[in-house]
Amino acid sequence: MIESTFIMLKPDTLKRGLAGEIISRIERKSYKITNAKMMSLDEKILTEHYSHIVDKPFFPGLLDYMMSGPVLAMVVEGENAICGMRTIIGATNFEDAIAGTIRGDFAYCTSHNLIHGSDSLKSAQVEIKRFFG
Ligand code: IDP
Ligand code: MG
Repeated sequence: MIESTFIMLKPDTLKRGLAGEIISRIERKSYKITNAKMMSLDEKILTEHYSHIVDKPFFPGLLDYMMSGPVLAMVVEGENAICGMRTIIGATNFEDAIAGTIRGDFAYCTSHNLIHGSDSLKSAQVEIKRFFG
């Protein structure tokens, strides 16, 4: 099934100059970027986006990090793109992310793990609406 998923390149990706590398991996997988915009996120949208982890001890640090610079928000489309993007992104915890995945190749800590990808069809729909209206 052709799906659209919400992908976000986090501030460290842009600071480290890795946006091109990551976009290239998305394109090489034959997914299409159907929408994209640079955004500076505020506490309100981040608290919504990360509502499942607001009570975690690392949340204040995550907020600071996510507001430390712009992000590149994107809609990515392709066959099974929701699950497929999660596969090329790799595990959340940087120690668990295997080589060959984006996080496995580039992440050096769990909060600064370069990229967000929706984890289900419902999340993809909600997140695309949240960031693109
Ligand atoms: P995901 O991005 O792989 O879907 P989630 O569990 O939804 O992972 O967590 C959202 C984001 O919160 C992660 O991508 C990461 O930036 C941050 N995060 C998750 N767990 C930790 C942690 O244990 N320490 C620091 N940051 C974390
Ligand atoms: Mg998640």
